[in-house]
Amino acid sequence: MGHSLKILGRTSSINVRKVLWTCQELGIDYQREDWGIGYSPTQSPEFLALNPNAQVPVLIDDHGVLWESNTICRYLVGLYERHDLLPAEPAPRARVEQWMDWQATELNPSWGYAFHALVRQNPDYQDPQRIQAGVQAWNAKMGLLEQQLLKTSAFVAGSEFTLADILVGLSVHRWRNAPLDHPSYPAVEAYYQRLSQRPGFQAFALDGHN
Ligand SMILES: N[C@@H](CCC(=O)N[C@@H](CS)C(=O)NCC(=O)O)C(=O)O
Repeated sequence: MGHSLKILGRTSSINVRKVLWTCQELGIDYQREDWGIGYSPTQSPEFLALNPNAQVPVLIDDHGVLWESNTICRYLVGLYERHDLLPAEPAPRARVEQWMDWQATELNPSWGYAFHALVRQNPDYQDPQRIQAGVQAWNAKMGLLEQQLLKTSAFVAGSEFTLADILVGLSVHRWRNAPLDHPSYPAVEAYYQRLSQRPGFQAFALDGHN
């Protein structure tokens, strides 16, 4: 399918890397421009006209402009009809989307404070009690993931790799590399090793980003 694709966003952003890994799984070409912290500012009128949230990633293609990383990933796998990554049937699709939404609305907020404190070392996030509570909340969510992976013994939504593994896999990478006390989660560790075999994970997680 001839389709021109432009992705706006710095590769240090986990939400940009979701989209880049998805493109890699789809085997599609794209152009990327560096926008966001350290690069072209997302607060500029030019960028705000594309995404009023002033956030990366943004996708521009023949159909228009899209923002929200999970939506972009869903859109791309739909466009290329990759039902192995996101099934068309409602029930199996919902199992994948459940973990995608969990990543965005439950797991992602859990790490906010601790990540800014411990990894980004942001001086505005240095309250020890809040750091401790943040680490606890983050580890608790990862414990929930451990329980799921003990059931599937493979990937987050079942026995096969899906779009949810891109989002959750990058999140596991972030957690595993954060300087905090990690409870022993053998199923999460085995999952991490499983994902490490994939070229997309090697390119967009194991390249030094967190
Ligand atoms: N819900 C949004 C969140 C996007 C987001 O938080 N983007 C961050 C980077 S991970 C951002 O744009 N930060 C500001 C910047 O880099 O200028 C999505 O999933 O696309």
